[in-house]
Formats: sequence, C-alpha cells, structure tokens
Amino acid sequence: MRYYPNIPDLNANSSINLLLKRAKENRTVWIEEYETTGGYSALKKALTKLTPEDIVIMVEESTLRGRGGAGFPTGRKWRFALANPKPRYLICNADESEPGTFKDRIIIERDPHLLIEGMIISAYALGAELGFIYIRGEYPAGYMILEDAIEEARKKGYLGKNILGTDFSFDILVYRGAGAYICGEETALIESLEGKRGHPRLRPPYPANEGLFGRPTVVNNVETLSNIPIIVTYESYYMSIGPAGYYGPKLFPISGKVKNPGVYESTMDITLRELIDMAGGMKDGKKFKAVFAGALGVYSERDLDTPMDYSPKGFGGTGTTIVLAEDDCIIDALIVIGEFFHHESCGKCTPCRVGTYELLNILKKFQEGTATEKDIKYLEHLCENIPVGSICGLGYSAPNAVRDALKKFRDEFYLHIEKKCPAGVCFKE
Ligand code: L3W
Ligand code: SF4
Repeated sequence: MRYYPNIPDLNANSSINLLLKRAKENRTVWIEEYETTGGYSALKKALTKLTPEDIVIMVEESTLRGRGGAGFPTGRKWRFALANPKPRYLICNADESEPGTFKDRIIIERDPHLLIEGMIISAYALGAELGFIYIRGEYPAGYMILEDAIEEARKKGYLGKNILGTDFSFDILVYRGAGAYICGEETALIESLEGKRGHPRLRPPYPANEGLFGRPTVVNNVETLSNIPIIVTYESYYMSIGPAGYYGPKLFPISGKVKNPGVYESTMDITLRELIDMAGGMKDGKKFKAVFAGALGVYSERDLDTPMDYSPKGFGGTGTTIVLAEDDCIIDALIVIGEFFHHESCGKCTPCRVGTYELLNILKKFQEGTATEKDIKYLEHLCENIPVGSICGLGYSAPNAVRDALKKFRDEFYLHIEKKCPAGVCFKE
C-alpha cells in the first residue's frame, strides 16, 4: 500500500459497535479483514436473497434519516428517485466541512469498505449503474484510501460488470472537491461534478427528480450509506436499536473542552449530558458553558438533558458537539463561526453574501467594545432576514448560532457593551 498523508490519531468509542465496529481501531481496515469480520455478507445476501424492492422497504421501515444534517427520511428520498426512469445516479456526499464535524472522515479513513458496501447495496435498490463519492479536497488520505479500497472491491468482483455473477453492474468514481463548503450543498455538489462552478441550484426540482446531468439522482451522506449494510444484516432487529422512530446508530464528533475529544457512536436517545460524559466529561474540571453544534445552533446548560434524535424536541443535525467551558467567550466563538460562514457564502444571494459579512462585522464590534444596544437589534434583524432571502442551507443556517446565543447568552452581549468579558478573553491590554 502507498503512503497516506494526514490520518489523525482520533479517539473513537462506541456503546453499540455498529458503525464503529472496525473503525474504533486507529488504522485502515482493508478488504481481507473487512470480509473476515462479516464484511460484504450484506451485499451477498442482498444480491442472492432480496429484490431491490425488498431493500427499499427495509430502509423505509428502518426509519433511517439522512445523517448530513437535514434528517430527511432516506427511504422516502429513494422512492422519489425510483418514480423516475433510468438512468439514475447515486452520489455519496463526503464533502464533510461543517465546523467541528469529522464523523464521516473516520469511516472513510478506517473502514472504507463499509461505505462502499453500503453504496453497492443502495445502487442495487435504486437501479443505478454509476455512483460517485464527492470527497472534500482537505481529506487527501481519505481520497487515496477510497480509490485503493474501490480497486480492491473491483478485483474481488464486488464492483464492475455482473457483480458476483448476477446481472447487476455498478461502479464508483471518486471526485475531489477543491475546498469550498458550499459544494456540500447537494445541488452545488452536482454542479461541481458536472464541471461547473459550485453554486446551488433553485429547488425544486430536487435531485431525486432532476439531478446529475438532469437525471434522477440520490445524494446521501457517508454515514447514511454506511447504515445500509447494517440494516440489511439486522433486518427487523435494527428497529430495537435506539428510540422508536429514530432507530439505528448515530456518530457524534465531539471537540472542545472535553477530556477525550473524538468520534462516539450511540443510539439517538442519548442526551447531550450523557454524550459529554462519554467523552470523559469536562476537561480540567472546568464548568460547562455551551455547545456549538455546527450550523445547527448553540445549546446552554438548560439543554443538557435533550436527546440527540430527530424528533421535534431533539437536536438532530449532524451530531456535531463543540463544547465550550466557563473560560470560553460566546462572542469569540460566534466570530469563529461567523468568519466561516462569511468566507464560505458563495455570493449568489445578496442577503447571504452581505448579511454574513454584516453579522461578522457587528460581532467584532462587541469584541472590540464599540457595540451599542442598537447592534443587538441589528443582529436580530439580520438573523431574521438572512434566511428569508437565501436559497440554500448555508443561508438558512448561517445566523443560527447568533440567534440562539442572543436568546441563551444575552447577558454576554450586554456585558461586552460595557467592555466586560465574563470569560476574560476580550479586552486584554
Ligand atoms: C425530493 C422533495 N427530495 C427534501 C431532499 C433534498 C435533500 C434532503 C434534505 O441540507 C442541512 C441543514 C444543515 N422531493 C424533497 C426532497 N428533499 N424535500 O431531502 O433537504 P433539506 O432541504 O431539508 O436540507 P438540505 O438543504 O439538503 C441542509 C446541513 O444540511 N448543512 C451542513 C451540512 C454539513 C455536513 C457535513 O459537514 N458533514 O453535512 C448546511 O446547511 O444542518 O440542516 O437531499 O433533496 N420534496
Ligand atoms: Fe450561496 Fe448563500 Fe445563496 Fe446559498 S444562500 S446560494 S451560499 S449566497
């Protein structure tokens, strides 16, 4: 095997050992080991014992929801695509770029065949003959590992023409992004794959109806597709894993002020408090202050007993958990997130392009001690209006963290107007 750059030494732990069964080890599991630990048996079962329709029904019954943030029911998305004629395409969204999100990376780098097997079974169910993995440019090792693992799968007859002697043929191409977060938005990703500038399209039409090259296309996240071999293996038992309606394993990337940052696997009835405990609790005995959940928003101590599922009361999303302690400044953390969204806005919609710039500038006024009460009102105005005039998830979610912080940590904004930073981060001489 060739040399792979930049594979981080990440903690990984699991209370259920499904998605992280092999990836808990800090190394790549190649095809021989994958097979001897049960790998590709779900594909063999699918191709010899199940029809494509059987698999679609299993995925519908599993209640699997998209793990890329939006939580859309996977079976329903597949049905939309199946209602359209062939050729259909399958795309794996591996453009993982949300702040604090590194859960897909661990599957790609350590257990690539789990994703590949999931894609082959999904393609069989969807009647797709070609699939793509769109991987972010900043995952060079993941790109090389996927290419090598795909070659291994081709040699063993799991990919290519007449897979395992059946009349089903399917292959996967890996495509590298070039560092733009917006290309994780499914229609921008499709534009980028088509060789164009990665700008989102207006939806509808959704990709399931009109996607890559105008053909019906299913775009699913890495973690979503990696659930498919587990669903096919466990069938109805999958419905005993986790809370009713939100079955199956979920990965949670945890970073910030916890003792053991890393990727943790659990059922979705786990609460935020339990998740932090799973990561060893707060670092250096510091007091918990907040969680920044990527694009989803900000949680405070009052949210600690909320479950991490996709129910109306749950947190859902990608599972991203960036933990802040008493010595972290909310305004400072908002600026980090604000810089990200301002930088990554593609500029197509004025409210997002200008609004993310304005959000960032006003936040900086609080850090510099030049903000007034009027700026709180202006922040609220922006939080309300940026999503209204935006056409994609980036614009919808860019103000989430500021909006939540204004509700849950409002006192910190007023203290900064008085040039006081409760964490002692701002206004240092
Ligand atoms: C056919 C319909 N398909 C909806 C499909 C749609 C898409 C999925 C979800 O993502 C989230 C946001 C952030 N016919 C359909 C249909 N679909 N109605 O369902 O759609 P939607 O619009 O709810 O969400 P979205 O815009 O695709 C937005 C998160 O993504 N996000 C960041 C993600 C970052 C990562 C990462 O780093 N790993 O995933 C940014 O916006 O949380 O909730 O497939 O086609 N009638
Ligand atoms: Fe681009 Fe923002 Fe509009 Fe999305 S909402 S298309 S990122 S300008």
